[in-house]
Order: sequence, then C-alpha cells, then structure tokens
Amino acid sequence: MKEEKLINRLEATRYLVGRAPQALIVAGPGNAKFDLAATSDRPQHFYIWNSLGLAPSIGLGLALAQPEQQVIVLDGDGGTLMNPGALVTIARLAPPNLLHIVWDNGQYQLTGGQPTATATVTDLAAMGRGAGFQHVAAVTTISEFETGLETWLTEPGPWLVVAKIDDSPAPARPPKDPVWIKLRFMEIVTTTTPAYT
Ligand SMILES: Cc1ncc(C[n+]2csc(CCOP(=O)(O)OP(=O)(O)O)c2C)c(N)n1
Repeated sequence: MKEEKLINRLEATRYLVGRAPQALIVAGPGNAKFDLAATSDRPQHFYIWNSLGLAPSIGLGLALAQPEQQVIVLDGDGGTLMNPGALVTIARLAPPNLLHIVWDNGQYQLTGGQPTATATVTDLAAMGRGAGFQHVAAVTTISEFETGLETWLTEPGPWLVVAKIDDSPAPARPPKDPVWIKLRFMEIVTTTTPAYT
C-alpha cells in the first residue's frame, strides 16, 4: 500500500483559511505565521513576532474575550513547548471556540532546524490530554487534516490538534510592524460578524 506523505504546512494552512474565512487566526513566531501570510494577508491574521510560546496564551485571551468568534491558533511545536502552562490554562478555562493547531516538525525550523523534544521522546497530544483537554487529535496526512477540520470547526472545543508536517520552508514574509498588525486586527475583531455560534 502506498504511504501518504506528511502534511505540508502551507497546503494545510491554505485549506484551513479557505474553510474558515471568518475565523480570527493567531500565528506563532515560527513558520506558522510565514505560511499564513503566504495564503493571503488579511486583517483577521494576528502574526506574532518573536514572542515564542505566547500564541496559545494570546489565542486563549481572544477566545474568552470574543466568545462569538471562532479563534484558531497556529503554532509550531517549539512555540507550544516553550509555554506548556498555556495548555493547562486552556484546558481549565475551556473556551469552546478555540482551536489550537500545532505544526509539529520536530524542530525549531526558523532558527536553523535544531531538534525539539518532539523529535525524540515528547508527545504533544499526550501532553494535551494530560493537561485536561477533552478534545485532542493527532494527524499526519492532508486527508486526515481536511476530514478532521470539519469536526474541529463544528464540534465545541477547545481542540488541540497536533499535525505532523514535513520540513518544507515557508515562502512568504508577513508584515513586520507589530503595532500596525495589532491595530488592524483590533479593528476587524470589533467589526466582524460572529463566525461561531
Ligand atoms: C523565548 C524565545 N526563544 C527563542 C526565540 C527564537 N526563535 C524564533 S522562532 C524560533 C523557532 C520556533 O520553532 P517552532 O515554533 O517549532 O516553529 P518552526 O520554526 O519549526 O516553524 C525560535 C527558536 C524567540 N523568538 N523567543
């Protein structure tokens, strides 16, 4: 039987944005934000520069403050491992409108490919379950990702999804003006029609 290849982060990000065009998307400092920018640059995208580990925390705050909106966090394994306490707090406060996707390539790709703990002994999906997440998925192929997304976007979360990805580099660079990104994002948050009911 032919083995399907690992998920390509850009392809999966494109699919996600097409499937959830109104969602507010927080993208972590690794390649998550570069690939998100490569799909298109929109006010709904909150690109995080440098603050490794804070994407899930920012997504949590946003999901709690905007319960009518679908909030999606796109982070790398390095980012999520930098701040595992965020998993605990998300699980405990449990906003149903939060979907946290970890692009797990087993490395800090943006800074040169140093291996992360998931390249050896650490299982982020198991960490999510241990933190108290009731909804956890682990996927390795684009078809599993696309099928799973239907559930993750429609069944109340919070969801933690660990997606094993290949090591393709990201092709685009997001805008690098954090104040501008924040103001543009705040404007769309306060004017968007609710996407999550
Ligand atoms: C506290 C802190 N440590 C290190 C960095 C440098 N840094 C920026 S992105 C990155 C790699 C992030 O890895 P991951 O989240 O797995 O994403 P990937 O690069 O693999 O896409 C690192 C180490 C930083 N910004 N902040």
